[in-house]
Formats: sequence, structure tokens, C-alpha cells
Amino acid sequence: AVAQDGKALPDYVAWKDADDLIVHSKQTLETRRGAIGSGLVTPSEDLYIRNNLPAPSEEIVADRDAWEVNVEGVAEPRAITLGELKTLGVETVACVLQCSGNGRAFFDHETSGTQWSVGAAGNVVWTGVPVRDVVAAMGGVADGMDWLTGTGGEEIPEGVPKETIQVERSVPKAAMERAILAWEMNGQPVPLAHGGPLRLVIPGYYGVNNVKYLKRLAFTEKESPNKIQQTSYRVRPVGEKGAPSQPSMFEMNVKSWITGPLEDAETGKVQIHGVAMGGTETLEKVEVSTDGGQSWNEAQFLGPDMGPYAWRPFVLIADLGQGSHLLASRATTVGGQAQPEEVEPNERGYGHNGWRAHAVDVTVL
Ligand code: MSS
Repeated sequence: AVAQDGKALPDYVAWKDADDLIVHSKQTLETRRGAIGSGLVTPSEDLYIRNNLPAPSEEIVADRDAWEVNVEGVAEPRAITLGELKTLGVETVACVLQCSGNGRAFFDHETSGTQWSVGAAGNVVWTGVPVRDVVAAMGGVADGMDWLTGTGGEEIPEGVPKETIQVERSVPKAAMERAILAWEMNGQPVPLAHGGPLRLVIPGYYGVNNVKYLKRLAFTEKESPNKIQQTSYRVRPVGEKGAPSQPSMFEMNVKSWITGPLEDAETGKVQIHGVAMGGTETLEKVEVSTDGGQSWNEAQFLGPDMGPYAWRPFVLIADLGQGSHLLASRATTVGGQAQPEEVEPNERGYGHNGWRAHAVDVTVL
């Protein structure tokens, strides 16, 4: 399978739809803006990929139910298999999976890291056991634990201090109320590339906190000592180094973007499509502008509301005359949070939700 840019899909994601993806590297593949379309749920074949470390071998999904997770920081800590987790409880949740760096390409300053446009995001349906059910089965959270910490199952090469590369993320303990340990994604066993056999899913939190190949779930007194927690994924002024005192990439913000048309359109009535998300809050509305933000019209949501953590496709039918039109969208939550026109730059280019940079210039023929 070869993508439109001529680059081949890496083996572990060869099952994906090459036409809908942009291959940035072996470990970073982005969904094309147009391919997102007006889809309610992002097909697994189109969902972006971001691996900080190479994915483990397919062997780990050969016998899924035998996969073991160590649960720590509870009254009765122990290892538990995926087979047993399936007997403790089950819940399905739709939520946006989005990389912290989605939109990085829209910052004006030079940023290191994958130059994602809008496609390091998708709306995914996860099924698994609520973390609170696992905790209840193990006698509750131990005293003094403020963080929920998940550890990824990648092998760390010998001689490399694990703190430097291991994917281990901590989120405030309260997030356990909505977190699940998922074994299904979009109705199928979680593909290896997306964290199978078992993934920690924290609805409303940026991608990095959704730890794949979960091998340890721990309630801890402190945040993980690993670099990925301590200094990476921190929002800081341009030129500054990462530090634990800076805000971590936890909860996502309100955001939307146009997915079509992207280049040209026929004159007359045009359907302007896009997707919008409230981060952690239900959306109130999405407005669309066809004149670069001078005037706005409320768009119509398409399909059901799948909850505060999911995205909603939208459409506005507009009569566009010949010439060029700057199409923009701006989402607002019920709590009154709205996308800003511009955002402050930050060193690593995280969390861009400014509507102006996401606008598209369309020529009506
Ligand atoms: N997990 C693990 N284990 N490993 C890695 O590497 N990455 C992160 C998450 N998790 C990882 C994990 C990130 S960073 C992201 S985004 C996500 O994941 C993605 O997902 P997918 O499935 O799409 O690939 Mo940024 O914030």
C-alpha cells in the first residue's frame, strides 16, 4: 500500500487505507483533511498513528485474553489478565483521540516534531472495563494517591535508562471516573498499532495520556518520573525548556475545522463540511464564515450527539459566488468556551485551536 505522496505504509499498518493517509514517518501517519469528511466515527483504516517508540511485535496480540496488567496503588494490588478484566464490567464510550501536536503546522514559529495539520485526530468508539470497576474489585484506591499512572508495554532496550524513553503518563486521579481499559476499538479488537491488546482510554484527554499496550495501571503519590511526563508534553513559552511546573497536556480544548471543500467548488449552493469538538464539554454551536471571519452563520450538526468527548460533524449550505472565499469555522461549548481567533505560540506547538489558522481558501469556479 502506497500513499498519495508515494511513501509506502509501514508493515504494522499495511492494513490501513493508504489513499486517506499522509506518511510523515514510520511512527507518524496523519489522516488527510478531506478524508475526515463528515464522518461521525473515524474508520480504523483512516485513523492517524503516533508512536513515540516502535510498536511491539504482533506476538502480544496472539493470545489477547492472556495479556496481564499489574494494578498497583489499590488496597489489594495484583496482576490481572484481560480475560478476567472482561468479567468486571463493560462500557462503550465515543471520544476524540487527538495528538497534543495536532495543528502544529499552523504555528508561525519553527517547531520540532511532526508537522501535523488537522489529521492527528479521530472520533473513536472504545469498549472496555471502567477503571472504577477495576478499583472496586481491588478494595479501592490506597490512601494518599493523587495520580493515575499508566505504563506502556514496549520493551526498553538493555542499557537504556527507562525514564528516558518509556511511555508512562500520569493524570489527576479524578480522571479515573471516566477512564476505561479498552479491548475494542470501533467494534473490533484494538489493533496492535492502536494499543492492543489493552489500552488506557481517558476521554477528553490528549492522545499521549491514552497509553497503549497497557502493562501497569497504578495509583501513585506522584507523577511518573519519566521524561515524557516530567519535561515533555509541557506548554511553555518559545525558547524555554520543559519543566514539571509548566502545564501538562491533559484536557483538550474546544476546536473545529472545515473538511471540505478544500480547494475549489462549483458556483451556486455549496455544502461546507467539518467536524467540531468541545474538548470535555458538550458543544453548543458551530458557526461558519465564508468571508474570513467578517460574518458568521450557524451550521447544522449532522448525526447524533455521542457525548461530551466525541466530535460532531457539521454542515452549512452556502451560496458562493465566483472568486476566492476564506472558509472558517468556530465552535462554542455550552459552558461558553469558544475557539479564539489566534493562539499564543508555545515552544512545542501544542494544542492549536485558533480558527483563523485553520481556515481554508477556496476558489469558486
Ligand atoms: N502509548 C504507548 N505505549 N506508546 C506510545 O508511543 N503514544 C502516545 C499515545 N499512547 C504512545 C502511547 C501519543 S503521543 C499519541 S498522540 C497516541 O498514543 C496516538 O494514538 P494512535 O492510536 O492514534 O497511534 Mo501525541 O499527544
